[in-house]
Amino acid sequence: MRRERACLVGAQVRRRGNGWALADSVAELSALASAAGANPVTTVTQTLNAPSPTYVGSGKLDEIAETVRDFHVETVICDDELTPAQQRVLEDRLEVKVIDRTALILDIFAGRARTREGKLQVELAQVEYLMPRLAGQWSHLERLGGGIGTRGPGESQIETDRRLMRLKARDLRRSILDVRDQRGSQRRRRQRGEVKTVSLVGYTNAGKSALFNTLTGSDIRSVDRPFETLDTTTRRLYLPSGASATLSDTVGFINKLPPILIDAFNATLEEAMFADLLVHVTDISNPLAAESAEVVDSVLADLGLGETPRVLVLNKLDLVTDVPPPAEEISNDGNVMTSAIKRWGIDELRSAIDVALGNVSAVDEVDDAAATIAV
Ligand SMILES: Nc1nc2c(ncn2[C@@H]2O[C@H](COP(=O)(O)OP(=O)(O)OP(=O)(O)O)[C@@H](O)[C@H]2O)c(=O)[nH]1
Ligand SMILES: [Mg+2]
Repeated sequence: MRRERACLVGAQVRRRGNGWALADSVAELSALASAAGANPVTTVTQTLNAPSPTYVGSGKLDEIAETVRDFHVETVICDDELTPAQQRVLEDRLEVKVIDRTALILDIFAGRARTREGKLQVELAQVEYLMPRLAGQWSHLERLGGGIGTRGPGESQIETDRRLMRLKARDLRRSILDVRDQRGSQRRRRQRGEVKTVSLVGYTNAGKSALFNTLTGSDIRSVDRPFETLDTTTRRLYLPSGASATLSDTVGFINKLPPILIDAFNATLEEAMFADLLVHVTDISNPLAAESAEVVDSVLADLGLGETPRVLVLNKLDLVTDVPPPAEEISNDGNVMTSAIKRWGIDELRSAIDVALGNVSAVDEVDDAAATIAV
């Protein structure tokens, strides 16, 4: 497949943002662009004093126009969600297709969705994204050559008018509700059996699916690229106390996660929303582990899950050390260090889940603590 030549553009308003350095955010954008099949050939960034109606300042825009010509750029990808007006102005000035981070992420999601629920949710997000951007846009986009940001199930809808899209969105919501009802009744059956539910959550690519496979003996796809998992899988998890729980693996989060996606993926995220315990998986080898964990915390808070009991897992330990640390260092304050690949810390994680679910009584814990002190 020929890869569209893309110019990445990042802008940050001084004293705003969430602690991510502009360069780190754009580096992540580059990985997203590659995952969507683009070829990021060059990058332009700018720190601004105030937001600009053209995303970057006017001088910077001239620089980008020049870069577009010099590098034979076909698509400009901005690191934030653009307003419809910003997008139009940029396309008029640059005379190439301009897409934003949201369109890029939607494009990746469109390529990854496999189940009916996943596909419906991506389509809903695309319709919601396109609706305000519709007026006069399609002929304009077509002139600029289609491709990334214009693909997926939403594509056939673009030429229809907004009224049709609103009807479409309503139908999609209904279909999602149907699928979700089925899932809800499965969940209620499980709850009647009083099986506790545990959900893996975390930044995309942290190793949630790899851990899920190691913990449940499953074989779901775990690949080194963003948003590999979109659909929720649930399996039984056996715990050292003899109790069992269900474990769910689900879609990962990312910095600047489009609200449209959180909205559309409500059904998929429900498994986490009803969980008794969240296992927050972070990639400890990632230099941005702390920033990524903060993003996850804030998305969870937005979902109303700020108070759900949580175990923090620092995964990919094998990438920062050659030998596993002693058992007492593996788990600490309810945090557990793991390597899903080398199976380090897996028993400790099961124990931590057991304790957090209240399967292991406080007395046992005190005994354990006493035993540790005695040693
Ligand atoms: N070295 C090492 N690699 C790991 C570990 N856990 C996961 N990986 C790798 O990291 C990549 C991402 O793992 P996934 O399990 O797909 O991550 P995920 O959190 O499910 O990601 P999404 O589904 O995309 O949100 C894969 O290439 C895994 O093989 C680990 O403990 N050590
Ligand atoms: Mg996954």
